[in-house]
Amino acid sequence: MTIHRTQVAIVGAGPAGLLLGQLLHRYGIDNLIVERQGADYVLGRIRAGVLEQTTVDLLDEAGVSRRLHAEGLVHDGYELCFGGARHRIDLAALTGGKHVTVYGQTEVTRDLMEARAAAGLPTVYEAKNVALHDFDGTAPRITYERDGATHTVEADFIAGCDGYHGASRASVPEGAIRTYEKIYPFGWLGILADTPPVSHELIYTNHDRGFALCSMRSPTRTRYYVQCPLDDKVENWSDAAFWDELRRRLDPATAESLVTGPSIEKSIAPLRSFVAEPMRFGRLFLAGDAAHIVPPTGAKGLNLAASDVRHLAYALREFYGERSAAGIDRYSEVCLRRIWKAERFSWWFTSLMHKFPDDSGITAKLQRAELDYLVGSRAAATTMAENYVGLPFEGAAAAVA
Ligand code: RFL
Ligand code: PHB
Repeated sequence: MTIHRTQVAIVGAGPAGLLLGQLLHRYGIDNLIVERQGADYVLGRIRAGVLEQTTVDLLDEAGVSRRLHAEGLVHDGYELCFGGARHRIDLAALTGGKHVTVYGQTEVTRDLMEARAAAGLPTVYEAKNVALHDFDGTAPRITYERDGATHTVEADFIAGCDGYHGASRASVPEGAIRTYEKIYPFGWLGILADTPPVSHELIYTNHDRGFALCSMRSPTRTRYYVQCPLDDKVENWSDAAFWDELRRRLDPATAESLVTGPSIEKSIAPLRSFVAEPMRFGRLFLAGDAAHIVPPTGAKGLNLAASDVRHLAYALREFYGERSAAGIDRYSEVCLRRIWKAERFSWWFTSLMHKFPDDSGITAKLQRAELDYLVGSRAAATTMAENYVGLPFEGAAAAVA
């Protein structure tokens, strides 16, 4: 039994928890992270790939962006593929020069872990049975088990950054929280391969056989996804079957130039829209996937986690620096406004691009009309582009050109 005292106890060492810890450290605020898994397991999860400029800016501020700027790929546009042809969405031209950066979540996580280790900040990995206590008072605690003993962390605040299945949201009394959820009737089967990208930009495809996405991690590493049934299993998909299915969904020229190779990772992810309200319960704050999930089509999940963390880190800096609770009092409301906009965009883009199993035919026709409209109307394309690059933070609304 040990007792550790810190200012902010962070649950979860995913991108949200690690980034929060790094920012707080830079503001002189003491923190400790408790993570259920081992560091290698966390790094083995292949997830997001697209960073908004505001996320890159925050990683700059956290002092962890040297490799991101050296290796990240700046993308000024992406393509929509439907009816056998590709159409470019010129993000830069439609948003007054904005772009996104392709840099894997795994790499962001690795950079944050290295910075945390270099600064000598404490992270407890493989912490079992993490539990949160007394966050409705002024002396919250977390407890966990490790090496056969129970340990306690006493803190001023708890940041619940432990993802959708974590302990933080689950420890909030039922009557204090409201959740909104939509589960889509399909999943994404993704593979990672050391092959050159089929195109230098991402390709989002709407096809009669289902959605497909061509993405990448570097000039030599690719990430591809195909829509699959919700109950499908990775074991059902050999590499050859995956490449064949992907090829069928692409336009002929892209299919022709696709370079295939052995997969180095293959997984299926369900698609879900989910929001928990509010995001603050006394001295507990939820951030990232612990509070909300978006289907990955809009590439918003990691970016939303970063924007929550930005608000929370600034609010805690204000609390410790100026003895003002104004930021923490507004945290939930300010985050949720941006979250719901990203939820809307992700739901819209998902609905536009996927084959719906119960469609009598009308959904596909409506999708096609909307896709035609999108690539034919600058107004429609602008709406899509400004959401994709990331909406501005509150107070900067005028920045949207
Ligand atoms: P994470 O990454 O889930 O990390 C939570 C951490 O908490 C730990 N944990 C616990 N620790 C202690 N006690 C407990 N009881 C715990 N329970 C859990 C977990 O082990 C884990 O280490 O949440 P975080 O930090 O909020 O980060 C969110 C992002 O991971 C997520 O939103 C994105 O990956 C979503 N996402 C994408 N986001 C983007 O912005 N752009 C993209 O291109 C993008 N593509 C994607 C995605 C997610 C995907 N999947 C698999 C859901 C593509 C896919 C396929
Ligand atoms: C990815 O590269 O993993 C990725 C890219 C764009 C998305 C989702 C995932 O919309």
